[in-house]
Amino acid sequence: MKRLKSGGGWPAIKYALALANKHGWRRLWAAARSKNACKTCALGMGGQLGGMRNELGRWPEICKKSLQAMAADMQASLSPQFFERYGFAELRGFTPRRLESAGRITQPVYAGPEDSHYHPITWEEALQRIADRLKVVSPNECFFYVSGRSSNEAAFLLQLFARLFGTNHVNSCSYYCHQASGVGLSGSIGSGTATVMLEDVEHADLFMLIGGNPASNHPRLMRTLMNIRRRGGNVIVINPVRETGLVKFRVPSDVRSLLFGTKIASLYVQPHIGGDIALLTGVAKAVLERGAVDAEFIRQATDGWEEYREHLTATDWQTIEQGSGVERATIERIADIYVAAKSAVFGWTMGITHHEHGVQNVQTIVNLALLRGMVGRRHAGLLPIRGHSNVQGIGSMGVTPVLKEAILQRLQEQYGVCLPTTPGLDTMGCVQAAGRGEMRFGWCLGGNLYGSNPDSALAERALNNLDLLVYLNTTLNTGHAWGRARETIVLPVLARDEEPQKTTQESMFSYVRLSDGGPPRHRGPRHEVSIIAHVARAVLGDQGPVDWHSMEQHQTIRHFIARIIPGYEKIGQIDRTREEFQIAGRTLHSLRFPTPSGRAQFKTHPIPPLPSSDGQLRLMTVRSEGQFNTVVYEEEDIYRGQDRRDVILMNRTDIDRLGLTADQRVTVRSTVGEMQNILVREYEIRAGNVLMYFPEANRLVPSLTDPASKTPAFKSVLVQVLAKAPLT
Ligand SMILES: Nc1nc2c(c(=O)[nH]1)N[C@H]1C(S)=C(S)[C@@H](COP(=O)(O)OP(=O)(O)OC[C@H]3O[C@@H](n4cnc5c(=O)[nH]c(N)nc54)[C@H](O)[C@@H]3O)O[C@H]1N2
Ligand SMILES: Nc1nc2c(c(=O)[nH]1)N[C@H]1C(S)=C(S)[C@@H](COP(=O)(O)OP(=O)(O)OC[C@H]3O[C@@H](n4cnc5c(=O)[nH]c(N)nc54)[C@H](O)[C@@H]3O)O[C@H]1N2
Ligand SMILES: [Mo]
Repeated sequence: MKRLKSGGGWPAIKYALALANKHGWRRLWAAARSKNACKTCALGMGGQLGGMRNELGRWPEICKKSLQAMAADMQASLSPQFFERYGFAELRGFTPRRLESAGRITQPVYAGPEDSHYHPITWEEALQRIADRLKVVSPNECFFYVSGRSSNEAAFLLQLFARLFGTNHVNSCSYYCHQASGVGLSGSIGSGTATVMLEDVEHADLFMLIGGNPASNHPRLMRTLMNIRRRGGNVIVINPVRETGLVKFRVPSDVRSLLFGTKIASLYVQPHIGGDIALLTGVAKAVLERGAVDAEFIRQATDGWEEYREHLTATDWQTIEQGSGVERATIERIADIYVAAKSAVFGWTMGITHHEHGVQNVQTIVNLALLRGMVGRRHAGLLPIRGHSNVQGIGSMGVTPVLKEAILQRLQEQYGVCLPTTPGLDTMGCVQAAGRGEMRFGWCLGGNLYGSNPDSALAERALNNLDLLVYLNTTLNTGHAWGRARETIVLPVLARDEEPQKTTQESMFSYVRLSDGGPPRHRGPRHEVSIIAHVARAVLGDQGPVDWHSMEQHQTIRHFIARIIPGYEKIGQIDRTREEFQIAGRTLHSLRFPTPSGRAQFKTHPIPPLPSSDGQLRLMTVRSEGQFNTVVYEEEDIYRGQDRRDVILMNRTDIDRLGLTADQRVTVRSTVGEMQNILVREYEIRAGNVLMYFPEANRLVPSLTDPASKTPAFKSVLVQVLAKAPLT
């Protein structure tokens, strides 16, 4: 398949037209224009400003992903015979794409220990079975996982139920995503979210994009990057892979860009996987050597400078070059551009967080920003580019094993209860505990815990160990086929734009949006809150501190959120005012930081050795252009020119060194698994490093996590690539 020369552009438009033809122009247009927050990434679009408007009100803002997600929810329902026809044996043979495109789930289904198929059950029976189980199991043997597409209201209610039920094993997909950003930022600047708003980014004259592929995953950010370039600013990309859309992008809604393409990266630097600390330490060293640090800012607003400065001075260039794989001259060029910039924004994604040193990666970025006083003022700052559309809101609502002190206290006061003090486990911690047989019950509000988990064999074993696993989903995924417990119940839910009541979501700029909901597309699915409230009432009764019946009203939940969640006070009036709002205390535009000392902290981290072992390659597991996480919409990855997903992308020199040829079938082996019949493909990836697609490649990813944030090292797996033995 031919690789495109630029991202975006006509293929994206063509795709949108094809979708419209398939699902009906009117329907797709109505969905796109509805006042609901976009379902895909957390860049923030839609809500009360109207569909296809970003947080600055700009129109038209739309991307292929957004349409894809809407169209997926418009699918017909699974055929009534689906589960009769396909048992687990068949479902396990289905690709992620086939499961997703089988249709919407519209009826609760159940499978017990002797069953070979799911079979439909009534809502009453499903909810009764769940409640009955929760009444006999010990709370500490139960966990609650939330993905990032559910509403604030559902997330708040589920965590409230879990705490009152008696467990702190409450967590979300953030632990597999940006947790290292939250932990890293909190340690450095006292707040775990972006320090900037969209408006700041639009005014920056340098955007440093580290370890992310927004051309695929946050396409609307490309317009902002284009604007920076058009104003004469710079975009520096740091990525082991040369991502087509980051070199050149055609913003579909901009005629000039659509016709001629826009150059995005002013400088494209390709370090080794895991080489970012070395590289950024080198940039900081060069800034110091140029005498270009902001001494006044450092004196006034930071701690830890002396130690950091000594570290920069003591670290030699050879260590930096070896640890990053980048020559000194290139590092000096980055420093020159940075020194010349007046307002720099640092944005990063999974290439930074998915490492055993994820928190250290993040804090090294913060150091570089602090060095020139680029935090705590307008038009400059730090931007973790978040994944799921409401993953940040899910965290704000308290879906975390350890509650923020303020939330804990307010919950206890509000309800006159003592909440459990037993330690709560993170996501990987829960899966590992289940693997050891220490968990009995799991509740997954959306997502695909099996598919998103490292070490698929462990994930399967762990989930198989549970007595009951409850899934609330819109469509089928690999988890339903592989991640089953002794008893499994799948409950169909309504998507955000089908909710009978309004819901709210929080963007990565900490902007809270109000979604109007809309008419249900299918009879059968229920809204998430009603399911949670129903089970909570059946388990805990109405005599307790919470009137679960009244909690079926989202407005009532919002009243409690306003009282309990710091910064969310305005949500209490949102039904009346319809006023969306910026969460107080998040955007940092002054030199006062919410740390104990009020100052930002330089955090000195040594350069980690590059993971390596004889003859092995470093593997990153990433997304293709045609998928959203474990949901695969298309087998091809048009930006990387791949027509299929069972491929390993390698540098030419590695292909030659291992005596392989393009399109040869190989076995890829790691310490936890192996994948056979993988096709070798040549690609512009830094030699020594290789790329495969998640979720399939999770068979190869060990469950090693960053000790500080518990985020798995999805981007740094040592593998062997073995030519298939010739048939004898
Ligand atoms: N279309 C689409 N959009 C999405 C998603 C999706 O699956 N599809 N998922 C959503 C979610 S939940 C998330 S978290 C985001 C993910 O958005 P991204 O983080 O952009 O997604 P990944 O595919 O994981 O790609 C990470 C990038 O990091 C680079 N990389 C890998 N290792 C390293 C490293 O060691 N150093 C550096 N500097 N770079 C490295 C890879 O080459 C790749 O370009 O996207 C969100 N948006
Ligand atoms: N190897 C490897 N593994 C990874 C990653 C990687 O880069 N490499 N990335 C990690 C990251 S960043 C993340 S965020 C996780 C993603 O992990 P998850 O969030 O757990 O997984 P998703 O694939 O996003 O979940 C998809 C499912 O969500 C359901 N769904 C969609 N909309 C709704 C809704 O409105 N309500 C409900 N209840 N369900 C809905 C659909 O049924 C769909 O099948 O994966 C992680 N795993
Ligand atoms: Mo994510």
